[in-house]
Amino acid sequence: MVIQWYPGHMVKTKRQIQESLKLIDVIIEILDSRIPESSKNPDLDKLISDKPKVVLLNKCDLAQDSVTKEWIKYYRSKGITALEIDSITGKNINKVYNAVKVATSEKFEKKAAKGIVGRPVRALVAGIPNVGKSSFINKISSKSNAQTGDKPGVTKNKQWIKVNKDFELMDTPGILWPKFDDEKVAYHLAFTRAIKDEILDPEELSVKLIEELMNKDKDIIIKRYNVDVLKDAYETLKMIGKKRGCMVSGGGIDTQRAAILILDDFRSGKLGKITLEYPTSESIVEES
Ligand SMILES: Nc1nc2c(ncn2[C@@H]2O[C@H](COP(=O)(O)OP(=O)(O)OP(=O)(O)O)[C@@H](O)[C@H]2O)c(=O)[nH]1
Ligand SMILES: [Mg+2]
Repeated sequence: MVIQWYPGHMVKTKRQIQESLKLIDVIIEILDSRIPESSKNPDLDKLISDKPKVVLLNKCDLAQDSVTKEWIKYYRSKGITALEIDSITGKNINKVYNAVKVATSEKFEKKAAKGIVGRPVRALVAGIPNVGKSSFINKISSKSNAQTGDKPGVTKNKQWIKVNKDFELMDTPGILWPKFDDEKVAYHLAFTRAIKDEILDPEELSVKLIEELMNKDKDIIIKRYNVDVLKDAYETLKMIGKKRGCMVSGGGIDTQRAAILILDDFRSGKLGKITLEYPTSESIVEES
C-alpha cells in the first residue's frame, strides 16, 4: 500500500497553527490509545517548538487498559503530562484543566510577577484526523459547538471554543504528514480511519488487519466469528464472509462486504479492546 499524499487543507492547517502560536499557551496533543505511536504527528513537536504540551490518549475505551497504562508511564518518564481519556463517556475529562494548569504554571507565574493576571489559558488542540479532537472539545466545554463525525476531515477550519472564563481551546482540522516512512504506520492509520476509506482498498486493508490480529491473538478472530483461523489471511476473510452470509448471487463470497464488516467491527470495538502498539525504549523520539 503506497500512500503518499498531503492534501491542501493540511498544508493550510499547518500554516494556521504556525500563525496562531503566539496566542497559544499550551498544546493539547490528542493521540489514539490504540496506536499511540502511529497517531503521533512527527512534525508537530517541530511546529510547536518550545510550547508546553499535554498528551491525551483518547478512545481509551477501545484500547487495552494495561497497555494504555504503560503508555502513560512512558510519557511521564519523559516528563510529559499524559492522561487517558474517553471523549464520549467523559472519563478523565475533569482532570485535563488541572494538567494544563500544571504544564503552564511557569509561564503564568512569570506573567503574574509582571502583574499580568486574569487572562484565560489558551490551548491548541492538535492531532491526526478522526482522533476525537472535536469530541474532546465538546465534552470538556459541555457544548456541541464543534462538529464531529466518524470519518476523517470533518473539521474544516480552526475555531476557538470557550470552556469557561479561564480556559479557551482552539479546534483544528486533523493533519497527517507528507510521507509515511513505515508501511505499518500507514496501515494503522487506515485501520483506525485517520485516512479516508475512499482512497483505500478495503479488502487489502482487512487482510492486513486480520494478519495483524492473527499474530497478536488468534482468539480475537475465532471468538468473534466462530471460524478457524487459517494460515492465509485472505482465506480467513473468505471464511468470515461465508459465516456472516456475505454472498454474491451465484454462491460466491462477497469479500468486499466481509472486509468492510471486519473493519467496522474493529473500529467500533466489537472485536474487543485492542491496542496495536506498545511502548518500547525506542518507541518515540520526543523533540527536546
Ligand atoms: N469510542 C470512542 N469514540 C470516540 C471517542 N472520541 C471521539 N470518538 C468518535 O470518533 C469519531 C471522530 O471524532 P471527531 O471528534 O469528529 O474527531 P476529530 O479529531 O475532530 O476529526 P477531524 O475533525 O476529522 O480531524 C466520532 O465518530 C466520535 O464519536 C472516544 O473517546 N471513544
Ligand atoms: Mg474535528
